Amino acid sequence: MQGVRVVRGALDMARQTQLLSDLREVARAAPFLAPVTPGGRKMSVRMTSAGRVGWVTDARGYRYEARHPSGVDWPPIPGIALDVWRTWSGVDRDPDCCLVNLYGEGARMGLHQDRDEGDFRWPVVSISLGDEGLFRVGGTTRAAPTRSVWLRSGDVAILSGDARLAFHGIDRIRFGSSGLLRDGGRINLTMRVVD
Ligand code: MD6
Ligand code: FE
Repeated sequence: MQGVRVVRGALDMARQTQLLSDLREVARAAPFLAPVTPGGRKMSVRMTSAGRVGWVTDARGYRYEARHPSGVDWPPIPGIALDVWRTWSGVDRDPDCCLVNLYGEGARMGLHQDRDEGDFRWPVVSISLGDEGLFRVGGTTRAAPTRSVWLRSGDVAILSGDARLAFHGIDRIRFGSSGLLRDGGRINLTMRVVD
């Protein structure tokens, strides 16, 4: 589909390692949460955010919040992630939020649209770190045909234009396929302009 772009190896190993260590600092300030959907389902990924606002989900719904549920501000978006946004987003405004998803063994993410933002003319840019994840992307209806691509550590994926509201998800990861995270697992960062 027009507007789905995958940039292979956008981050070299040195930058992947640095970004991972920056994310450990993010998680120290704003610990990973075990999110629950508004419908009451436990998600298999764990989540935190960096930036002016963070994306959260619980019984009250999907939304952006100015603080982590603990009451602390979300930490700043790591510089390497901002560099990726500035290089690949194609826009001249920085993101408000960097959502951090952590996949352990068996974690997945169901087909969804990213639609809690105010203006879908801004793209969403993602960075993958660690184990490979099978990214499925389709059209703007759930029933539209999909295609799948393995995202590897250092890859960047961009949803923009017609694809900004494309349904997408992670069917599975290849646990242990990368040595970046000592204990295995996958991290995906998604940066968005929120309002
Ligand atoms: C993931 N990615 O790769 C999930 N959303 O773990 C996303 O949900 C995503 O990769 C918007 C744009 C790019 C993405
Ligand atoms: Fe998404």
